[in-house]
Amino acid sequence: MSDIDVLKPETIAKPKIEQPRLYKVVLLNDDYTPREFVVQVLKAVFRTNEDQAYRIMMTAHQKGACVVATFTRDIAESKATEGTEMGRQKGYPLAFSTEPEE
Ligand code: NFA
Repeated sequence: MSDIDVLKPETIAKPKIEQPRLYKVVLLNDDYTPREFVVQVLKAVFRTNEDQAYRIMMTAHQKGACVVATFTRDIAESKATEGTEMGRQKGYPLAFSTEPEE
């Protein structure tokens, strides 16, 4: 192969940047976890402010579920586990699930 060949368009690799798939963390409603505790968990795990946490909690309360935020898979799963575990430690059935976007 001559030196000039490496400069031909078909020999130059296109940089293929794949964006990682994002996963939604979903807050699920239940009949037992106190509203104020849900707000505390949302602030602690997802770093929301009080107002954002209250709106997310009330949306889940009224509609059955609410998307909290999206993350790469590992972060989404660890945050869902952390939030669910905080409820478990208090004896509440609080639950977060994850699902891929799109
Ligand atoms: N439904 C719960 C209550 O009335 C509050 C709640 C909201 C629980 C969102 C879980 C998720 N105490």
